[in-house]
Amino acid sequence: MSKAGAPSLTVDAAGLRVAVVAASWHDQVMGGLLDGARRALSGAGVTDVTEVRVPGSFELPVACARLARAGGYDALVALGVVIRGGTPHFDYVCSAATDGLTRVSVDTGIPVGFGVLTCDDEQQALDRAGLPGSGEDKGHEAAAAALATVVALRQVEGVRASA
Ligand code: DLZ
Repeated sequence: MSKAGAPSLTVDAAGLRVAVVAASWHDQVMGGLLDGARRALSGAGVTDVTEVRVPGSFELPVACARLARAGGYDALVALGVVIRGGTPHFDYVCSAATDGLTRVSVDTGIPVGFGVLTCDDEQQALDRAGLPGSGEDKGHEAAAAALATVVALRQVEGVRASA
């Protein structure tokens, strides 16, 4: 996907409680994604942040589902790095993560920022990791999207409640 057309998402999200769930594969790229998510959260005024590490991207949906159902979180941010290898494994892990995180979000009503990179090679991942020299900052984007969704829904729900 092209980054052309990406919105600039800046919201005041002070007071929100957020969990960041991160897989553990591809350490350098994941470090960049985590730093980007942290920057987005602190820039929006979020101070109540829980970070959870899981083994791989396949485990992101179950961890997010448990946290969402435990209650208390306004938004979740899921971070993973999946790099294509020589077998169809890549497709299964990407589908499981994507479908699973979509289900968690829709079924629980808690926005889940999707920060899972699905790349053909490591260079593509580095280009999106928010590291010095990267063109994109997908950890930041995922966290900002989750916060913006919470704030947008609260505005609509607040308007309806007072109508
Ligand atoms: C097994 C595997 C492979 C080959 N590659 C990745 C990857 O690039 N990124 C990632 O996040 N996880 C990978 N995994 C691990 C799976 O996500 C999962 O942790 C294992 O299959 C155990 O359930």
